[in-house]
Amino acid sequence: MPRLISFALMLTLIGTLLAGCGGSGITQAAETASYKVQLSLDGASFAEHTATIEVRDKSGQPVQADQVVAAPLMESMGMVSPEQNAQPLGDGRYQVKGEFFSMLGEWKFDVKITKGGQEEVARFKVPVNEA
Ligand SMILES: [Cu+2]
Repeated sequence: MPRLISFALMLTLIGTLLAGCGGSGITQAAETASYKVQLSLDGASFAEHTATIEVRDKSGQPVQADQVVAAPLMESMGMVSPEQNAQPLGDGRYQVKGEFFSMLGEWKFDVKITKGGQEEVARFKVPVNEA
């Protein structure tokens, strides 16, 4: 577990370095009942961003889902952004581009994973600090 944490920290650091002046990238991990999910955003502003989602099972194997959907929302205001399908990149990775955020503040970023008719949702918290 400590190894996993340092790996996540390293990814966050790399993401921040790569993002440079374009706003800082975000990498977060979350778990659902069946999956370990990692979300990497190349920024959290009003601009178009790329979300890369990695889905693994609890033993660390890549998951080939039937559908992976990105659903950003600002829960406190009942605001939702359009849901978007992520495209599979292979090896349990999925990617989607969009203008996910339209307001400053605390957003949630739900990743809905469907496989074999079962949906599980991983929820991430994304602070949007710049327009
Ligand atoms: Cu709002």
